[in-house]
Amino acid sequence: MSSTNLIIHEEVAEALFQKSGVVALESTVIAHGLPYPLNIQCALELQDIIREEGAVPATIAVIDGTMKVGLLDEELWRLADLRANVLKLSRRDLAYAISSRALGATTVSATMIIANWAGINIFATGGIGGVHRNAEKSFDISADILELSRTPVAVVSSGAKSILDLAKTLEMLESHGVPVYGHKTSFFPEFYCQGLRLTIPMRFDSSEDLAHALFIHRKLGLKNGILIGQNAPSEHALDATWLENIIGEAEALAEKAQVHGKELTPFLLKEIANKTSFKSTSCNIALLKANAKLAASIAKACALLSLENSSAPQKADSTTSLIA
Ligand code: PSU
Ligand code: MN
Repeated sequence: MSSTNLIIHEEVAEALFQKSGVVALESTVIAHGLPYPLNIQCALELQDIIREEGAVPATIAVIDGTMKVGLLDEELWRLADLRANVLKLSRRDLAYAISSRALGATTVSATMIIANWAGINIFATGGIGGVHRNAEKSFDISADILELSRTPVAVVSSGAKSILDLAKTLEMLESHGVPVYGHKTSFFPEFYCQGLRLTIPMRFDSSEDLAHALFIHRKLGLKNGILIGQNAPSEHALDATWLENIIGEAEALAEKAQVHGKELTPFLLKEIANKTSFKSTSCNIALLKANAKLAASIAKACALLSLENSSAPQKADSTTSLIA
């Protein structure tokens, strides 16, 4: 095993040192969430959007057993290649991926862990994983929720994926003490659909106000994550009733094909894409872009407040050895 297992890209290390605003991005959405070649186009565009806002993007993945914070374009291309056997990594899979020198895409949970180690406070994704429908039978509850309960990173999202039981997802976030903040909404965003059903009591209308709340949360010493949600851009949002039928069909197919565990979410997303003539894919990409933009503006606002991450390295060092 090499002694360096976390490499922070120079541009990211410099921005962390200068405290000028860094946004983490995950890689499961590239490898398992979107079809090729839209996945690589989207991955590159998300990085550009963050740079246009004046922050620095840090896409996170495990590349041949090394955790990387900030990827080279060729590494993004490897993750986007559907023929490559890219593992889907959450907290439980990290040590395995490193020890077997695997190529792995990080989910929300693993991305939060690595972002926190690197000293990054803000992370943009599409929609977190949560409590699956029928969880009372399958016990399928995403590791994302538990990670939010223990890792101090703010996740900018469009809520949780529409394929889930969103009411139960919200209940679980509440039980685990995870603040759910709405950006320009008082409802829990429903990923592909505009959220209009489940109220969330904490609404903010600017990045500055959100940054201030993150700052206070940290000052209070609360060491858990925060979920920030905004609705998908309205011109791309799908009709909830129409989508509900499609999700039902996709669920039935998954059941019939005995798809479980970490395969389930990618399977459902693919089925929904096919059944909506890829309208769900366009919506997914649009919301990812909007979330990257919001995350960058929150990261900039946090930088002005000097929001620090106590686990951040004390100096700009682009390689870190967690295991000697
Ligand atoms: N957001 C998207 N598409 C995705 C994901 C998020 O727009 O594919 C990924 C994230 O990596 C998240 C994962 O952590 O889906 C959830 O997977 P599961 O339900 O198996 O925990
Ligand atoms: Mn699951």
